Amino acid sequence: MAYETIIIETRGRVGLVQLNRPKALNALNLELLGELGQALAEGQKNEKVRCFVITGSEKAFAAGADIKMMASQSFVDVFAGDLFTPEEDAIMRIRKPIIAAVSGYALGGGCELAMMCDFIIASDTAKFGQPEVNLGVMAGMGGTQRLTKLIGRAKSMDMNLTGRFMDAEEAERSGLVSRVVPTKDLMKEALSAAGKIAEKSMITVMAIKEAVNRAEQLPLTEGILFERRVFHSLFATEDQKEGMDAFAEKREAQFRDK
Ligand code: DAK
Repeated sequence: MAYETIIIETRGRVGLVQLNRPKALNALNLELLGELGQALAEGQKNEKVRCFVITGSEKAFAAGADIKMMASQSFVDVFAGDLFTPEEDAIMRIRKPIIAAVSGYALGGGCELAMMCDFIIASDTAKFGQPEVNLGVMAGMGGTQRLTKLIGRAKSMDMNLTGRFMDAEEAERSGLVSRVVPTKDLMKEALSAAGKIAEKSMITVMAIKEAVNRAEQLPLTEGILFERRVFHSLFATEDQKEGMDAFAEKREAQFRDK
């Protein structure tokens, strides 16, 4: 299917999605988020795609939701139309891992989109921020919630209330991103991480994603129980036998997602 606002490509077993509204620094409008959700859903169904990487341009991952699209909308428009809810839900329904490869600006909805991914690899030029306060609004896709869980209350309040940008080094120190690399290495690093994930059993990988995401929702004892039960259930898979046999036989495991 042809897309207008994203470019999709399969690199080996990785689905690569590049946000592509360069003139607007990849500002997120309904079309872009709709296309992104659709591309991810197609990749979810495609057995050849085992992990996703979402990226933008060198200058901007995404500079936020499209301010020009939102400017004239009323409360009734955004509330009754439930702005961005179906689009966010579509991304959060994806069960295969998604890595955000962020260079340049990841602001507002752009920062929130990166946080919807399973982890973020940033270039040393990355800048994260929730500057909605400067527009007389506030974050609306996780900037007060996911960001607070990721970097804690003090830094989240600072970011959301002042609208300041956080550079890559501070973002890594704060737990927002998992790795920082030079810009020229960003895609190599992200694709290599995705390629490593793609070699694993997809059943195991999807179970791990579910379990880690439960950590944000459940009290510790419930989360630990969920983790233990899913761990137990993986012993019903052929891939558990293969993984452990391969270790004992000192060879690479050949997982079959069964
Ligand atoms: N929307 C629309 N256009 C944007 C944009 C944006 N967010 N960001 C940049 N652009 C456009 C600029 O208008 C400009 O277009 P032209 O004037 O050339 O036509 C072009 O991209 C290049 O931008 P600049 O000329 O400004 O480039 P600079 O290098 O000088 O500055 C910048 C880069 C990133 C610092 C600056 O562009 C900037 O401050 N951008 C806005 C950042 C921002 O405020 N982001 C937050 C947006 S509000 C919701 C959920 C979520 C949200 C809302 C609702 N619901 C669930 C209801 C999210 C809201 C937001 O994200």
